[in-house]
Amino acid sequence: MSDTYIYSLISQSKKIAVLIDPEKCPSESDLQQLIERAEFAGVDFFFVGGSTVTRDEFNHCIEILTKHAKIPVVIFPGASHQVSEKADALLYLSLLSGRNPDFLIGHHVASAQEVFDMNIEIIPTAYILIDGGTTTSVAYVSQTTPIPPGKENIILNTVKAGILQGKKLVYLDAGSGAKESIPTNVIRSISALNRPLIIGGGIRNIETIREMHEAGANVVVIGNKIEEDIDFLLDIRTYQESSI
Ligand code: 1GP
Repeated sequence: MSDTYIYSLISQSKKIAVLIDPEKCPSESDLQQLIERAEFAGVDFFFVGGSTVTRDEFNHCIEILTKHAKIPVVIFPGASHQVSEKADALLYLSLLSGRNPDFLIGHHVASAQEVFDMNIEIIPTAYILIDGGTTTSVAYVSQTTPIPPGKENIILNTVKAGILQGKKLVYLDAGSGAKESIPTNVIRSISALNRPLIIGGGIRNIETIREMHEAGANVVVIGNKIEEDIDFLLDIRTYQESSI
């Protein structure tokens, strides 16, 4: 596998990722069932990570996922202990919307020795929180203020600064459980910067996924909705089939 294989998959259009929060990781049999259904639905990636996950929860979840899943497993880390060579790739996040040095460089230094020696695809990612109408765990834990969605220029300039720093990927996140997902006008203006774009937070229906893909999101991430209603994967299958 090339060291840019997952990046090239993420760069394609109309991809869907299912986010698994290891804190709520189901039993091995339930997780196996989720994997089978996600594969049947044509889900493109599993993202794994969370803001308040312990090392044991993370390792346990990665272990089971990588044992059973054919879909690539991508780490979406909430902190420096959420790294593993068993996954296919690591989104190397810098929380550029915030001014907390721990999430700009601190966790990176803490895990650098381990990550440097790992045989895993590392993807430098500009991670940007946008206010989704509620205080999310990621905003609280990182002690940062998300950018208001109406401040398009600030969002744009934050992404541009990330690109200038060499980030290969942009992840705009309203945060897990957001009331409002990222507006399509924001997605459209960021996708014009020609960097692969991941969008997540508060996405709960197929129409929103479709609008986001059409606005230029390469990958749309769904977490809570599938935790609450696993049958949503059937709607995703219908959508994936229709967009081939
Ligand atoms: C959050 O993008 C993810 O980082 C997913 O959010 O759980 O609201 O789908 P939801």
